[in-house]
Amino acid sequence: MGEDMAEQFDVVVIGAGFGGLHMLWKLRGLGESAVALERAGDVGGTWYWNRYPGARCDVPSVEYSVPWDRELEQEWDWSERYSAQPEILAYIEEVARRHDLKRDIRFETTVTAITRDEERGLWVVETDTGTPFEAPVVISAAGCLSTPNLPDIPGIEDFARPLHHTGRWPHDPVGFEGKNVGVIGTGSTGVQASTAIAAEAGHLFVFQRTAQYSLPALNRPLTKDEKAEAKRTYGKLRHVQRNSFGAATIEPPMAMKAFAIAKEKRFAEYERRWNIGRQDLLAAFADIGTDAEVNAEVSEWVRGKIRGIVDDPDLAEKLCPTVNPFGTRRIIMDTGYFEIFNQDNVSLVDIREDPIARITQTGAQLESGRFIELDMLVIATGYDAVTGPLLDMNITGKGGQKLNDKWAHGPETWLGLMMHGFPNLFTITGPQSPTVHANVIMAIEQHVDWIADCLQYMDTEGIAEIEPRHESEVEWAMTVAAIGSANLRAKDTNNWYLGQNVPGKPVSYMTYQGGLDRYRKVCDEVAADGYRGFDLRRMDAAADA
Ligand code: NA7
Repeated sequence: MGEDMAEQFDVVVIGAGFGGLHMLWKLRGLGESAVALERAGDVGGTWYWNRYPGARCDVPSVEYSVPWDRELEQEWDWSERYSAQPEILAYIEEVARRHDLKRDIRFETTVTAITRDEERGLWVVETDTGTPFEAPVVISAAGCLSTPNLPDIPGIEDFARPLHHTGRWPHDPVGFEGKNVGVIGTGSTGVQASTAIAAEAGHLFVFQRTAQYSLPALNRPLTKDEKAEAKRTYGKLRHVQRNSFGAATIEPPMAMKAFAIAKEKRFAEYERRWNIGRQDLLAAFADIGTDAEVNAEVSEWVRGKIRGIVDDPDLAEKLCPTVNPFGTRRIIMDTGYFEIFNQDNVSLVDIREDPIARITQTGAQLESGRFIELDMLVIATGYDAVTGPLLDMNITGKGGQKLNDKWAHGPETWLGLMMHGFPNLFTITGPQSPTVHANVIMAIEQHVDWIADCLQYMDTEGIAEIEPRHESEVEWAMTVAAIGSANLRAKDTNNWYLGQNVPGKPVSYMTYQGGLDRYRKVCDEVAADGYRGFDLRRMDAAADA
């Protein structure tokens, strides 16, 4: 690749979802020349790709909005308590339009390699368009849930009828009327898609490997008064978000341990929180996530709710989650999911009991010999989460070290922001940061601000390179593991937070589970301490090195 062909920038940003757009906007304010490279044909990230029917955010719409445009907070009207994908995508479009961000984004441009040129102190970013980009700094905003996980079911490539992964849903309308539709997967995505498809399909077959906990979202249109109140109190909301565990308005746990109060009071609290229509049940008592006996009680209480919704008792039992403790996986928020199993056109296929032996050209052959003919397959099997998008980009750091080799046993970072051996490469909501444990837009804000402050510090101090020390990564790994191991999640067997959902992926604590509020303090202290744990190399020293 001729160097003369390369386009030069101060910063290359990867991705044009909420993270990439915020970073671009911030860099403009700093006077840095920046370009964002985006695989998709337009802005939106997750919300560009996930166009499947029923796609909806599990964070209330008012809270799931950018905190850096105070005018837009006042101008934008969210129509529902929880927004559906088209509305969020329209919102992101509006964010990009009003800040004229698209002029700095190259769409349909997939990054194929990112390589450190140590001699010139630059990252060389190669893409499938042929044009390389060069910049001393690269910031990945590639997202946490953007690399689809395709199931390794024998014969799946033989299916001769329409097959769609929910994370790569077609732009043209997909009709289900009169069709036999199979949905594989019952996570947040499968639950949303199945609920929507059940309203239209001739027959829906939900292929369930593991029953999961799902709470009613109680979604509904927002009233005029609620919208006005939200606009009036945005300042307060942002304060709460920036100073809470998950950047959320979820009610804090009761002050005492669960078993310190009478059973009927505990159950009344579970009932009250179930009826809020958010994930508040998980936070009813602080020890739900750490005490197996308390957790077992709430898990059984939720199973009781499922039994109360599903008419057929045998079917209800199959839908009752028993494999995992409540809340160790992301709690699903649904809009009538368990209710669809009372419809004649919906069947549950329990593939833990009777696994899919193979997919044929026309349907699913189960091990028992039962054959289910399908006109369409919807694959809702999730993502190679958190590390997948970074490992997909063929990143090579100093001394020819591949990120894939460095992370062969799981991610190694300092603060979930940077890696030893990969100077000036920042990750937004990357591994070992709070990422998906907080409202991601607010987690993005904290990272964007920290990175922007760091870049400004480097400019002011004449620093060319920042790189964490190896011992910093060891310290952070211990912190992340100590917090992670206290949660019952550590006992889970197939959890995407731990990398267990992708065959062959190393199992590790991929996320920081200590809360965005606590994490923010740690990151701020490190910066205030002159970027403790990092090597900072001045212009001349970096050139000598
Ligand atoms: P998830 O939560 O990872 O769920 C994936 C689902 O797919 C889950 O039910 C899996 O069952 C199932 N799955 C995965 N592989 C297979 C195979 N090979 N065969 C059958 N079933 C399989 O992904 P989602 O897209 O629903 O949600 C991801 C996040 O996006 C979500 O948490 C929100 O934050 C938004 P398993 O439980 O592994 O047995």
